[in-house]
Amino acid sequence: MDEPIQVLAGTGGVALGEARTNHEGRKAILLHRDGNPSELIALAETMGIEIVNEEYQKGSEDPRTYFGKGRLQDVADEISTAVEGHPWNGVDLVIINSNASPRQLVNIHSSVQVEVWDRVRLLLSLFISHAGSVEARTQVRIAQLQADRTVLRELVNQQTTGERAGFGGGGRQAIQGVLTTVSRELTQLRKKQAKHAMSRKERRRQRVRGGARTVGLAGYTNAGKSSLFLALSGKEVLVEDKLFSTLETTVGRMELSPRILLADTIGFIDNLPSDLLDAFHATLDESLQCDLLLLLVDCSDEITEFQRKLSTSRREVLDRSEGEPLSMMVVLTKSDKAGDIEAAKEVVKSMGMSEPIIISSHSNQGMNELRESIMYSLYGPKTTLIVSEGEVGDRSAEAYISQIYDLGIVTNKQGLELTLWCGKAELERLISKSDGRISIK
Ligand SMILES: Nc1nc2c(ncn2[C@@H]2O[C@H](COP(=O)(O)OP(=O)(O)OP(=O)(O)O)[C@@H](O)[C@H]2O)c(=O)[nH]1
Ligand SMILES: [Mg+2]
Repeated sequence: MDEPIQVLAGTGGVALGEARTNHEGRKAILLHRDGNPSELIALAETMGIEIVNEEYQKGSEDPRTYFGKGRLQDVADEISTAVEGHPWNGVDLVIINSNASPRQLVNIHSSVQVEVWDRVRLLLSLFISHAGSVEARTQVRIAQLQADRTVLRELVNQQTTGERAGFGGGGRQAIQGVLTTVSRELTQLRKKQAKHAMSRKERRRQRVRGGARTVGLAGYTNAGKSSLFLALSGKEVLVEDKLFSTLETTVGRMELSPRILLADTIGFIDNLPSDLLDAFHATLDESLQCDLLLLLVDCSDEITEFQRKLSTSRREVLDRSEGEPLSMMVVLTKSDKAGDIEAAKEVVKSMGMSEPIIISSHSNQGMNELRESIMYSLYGPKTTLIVSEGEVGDRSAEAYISQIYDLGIVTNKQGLELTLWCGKAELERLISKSDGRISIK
């Protein structure tokens, strides 16, 4: 049983149970072909991993080993022979800038003999180290096991076809045994996740019944969602200059407008296999099934990056909202940082989306406009109501006024005249039950 576990540990750690959660200080070699590796490098840096060298090979990737066999062997030799003082000394990780096939992962690992991560495995490891709550950990573990299962199947496959020898007669059975354990754990975790999803759904139902409106925050990772959530709700959430600081949804009330709920959630990223994001769908749903969605994009990014992140986020939102008509507003964040805001606005326009709102959670720029736009989008124009004094012995005007405060968001009050944001249905109910004491100005 020892041997296969070692192999598996190198390609995901499934059999170890205890996944390593801290990768701070590790040294890695990056293998890349066409395509910009900078996002992958940023992800690795977020985890405190040092990329000591970037190895580039031109041309299309080898379906068996990603890099050509000879070149991969060179990398393997360099890793295994690096002596003290050599920059490669201490490298225990090879990162591939692609979503590799299980076959590639297993073969590369056989060659380099250190842990191998493709983009998916790197994200998984990042998620594992950032997952704080039971729910987030469950989601991440499901995603991890799903990914590990593909590697296990590949190992079985290679042994069946005779491509891989070395585990002896019991080797295949041992891996089959691990596969069974993995499947069993997956079933249990899915049940657990379904429970979490149910309780989220129930909480959402209760909020809707209580007349609350929900505003979801969505956008590429690091767009500034949690910062905006904090600025609007005053509720502390983790804000970090790291990718995927947030992995689960937090709901909070908008300051001064407790009937409006805000939902901060996990961000999007390019080329995330959809089954990986699916593991987070209950979490995402809570934010995406809302009355209004704010799509946040960092406008301090370089314009091509801006465009790429906006298209990815928009596509994810539309794909995941199950065709329901979604009321969506584009919000450009971090306006206090240098960036070409005009060019960013043009990009938004060219994608057929409405005029964005420009904000900075740090300098407060645009925040009032954003609050107003949220209200307008949820409630339509403000209404001014007049409460009349009744006859002696009638219910007091104050009683009606406090009822108005309960139902709407009052922005101005002058004597018996109140201006407020209020849902149409709530307004009609208020007026019809007031015996003619409340009327629209
Ligand atoms: N200059 C500036 N920086 C900002 C602003 N808003 C957020 N940031 C910074 O951007 C980084 C990411 O912010 P978060 O609010 O954590 O972003 P997020 O979208 O929640 O990120 P994830 O949860 O990791 O996907 C942090 O370093 C913030 O301080 C802003 O208005 N101006
Ligand atoms: Mg966040």
